[in-house]
Amino acid sequence: MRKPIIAGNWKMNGTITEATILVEELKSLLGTEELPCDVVLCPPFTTLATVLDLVDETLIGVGAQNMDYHESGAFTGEVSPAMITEVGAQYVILGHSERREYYGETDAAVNAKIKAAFQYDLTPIVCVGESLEQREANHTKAWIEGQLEGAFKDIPKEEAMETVIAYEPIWAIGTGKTATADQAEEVCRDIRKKMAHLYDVETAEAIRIQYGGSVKGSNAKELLSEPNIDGALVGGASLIAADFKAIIDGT
Ligand code: G2H
Repeated sequence: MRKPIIAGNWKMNGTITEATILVEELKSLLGTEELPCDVVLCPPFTTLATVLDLVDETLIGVGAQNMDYHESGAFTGEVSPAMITEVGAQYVILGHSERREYYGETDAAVNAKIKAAFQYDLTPIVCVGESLEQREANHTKAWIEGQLEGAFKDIPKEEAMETVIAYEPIWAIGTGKTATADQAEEVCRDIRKKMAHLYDVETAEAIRIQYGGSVKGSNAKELLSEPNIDGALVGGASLIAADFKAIIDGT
């Protein structure tokens, strides 16, 4: 059985003050009971250390939203895998559609970042997803298969099994338009089939696949009840403690 994983992608939101209020509120809502799923918070780099301190002694995990794949050097504005590991984070989101669209992140870069993540003991959350035009042209399956081929090139089976894949249809991100549970399940099922083809059934069955795109407390349960949806990557709703808790409760 795959353990569900709910990750909050805060994007470029949250000063140290705001992050502290949000995490304290979430902690008090979650209480000290065992969590029903893996819970991960992905704040901006500037609040990683603060959030890690705040969740110390809880079961909440922490991840970065991006990283460079180089070890170190003249890459102004970038953050290395070692820096993220040393601060104490356990996860890193890679290839988010906003990174691909605004910062030109390619499948080859995502591939290099996955390799770097594993070198530094970080679990990658690898995002894939189609645009509205691609969906309307019936290109969703081929497009996502191409993204997976690029991202997982030369990644060994043991690492692929540990990777989390987030299916995020671009047309559903921050738009309030959620994919229906059927639409999301269909693509997540295709992703699993493709991973079985790239590796084998054992690998595909081990990989956790999240859905992302306007997930909120009110739609999480239906999406998460689909057999191939093992969690959610949550943007806007992860900034509201009660909504994020409701999504966690939906697993
Ligand atoms: C998709 C998602 C989080 P939102 O980007 O990765 O954001 O839930 O705001 O659509």
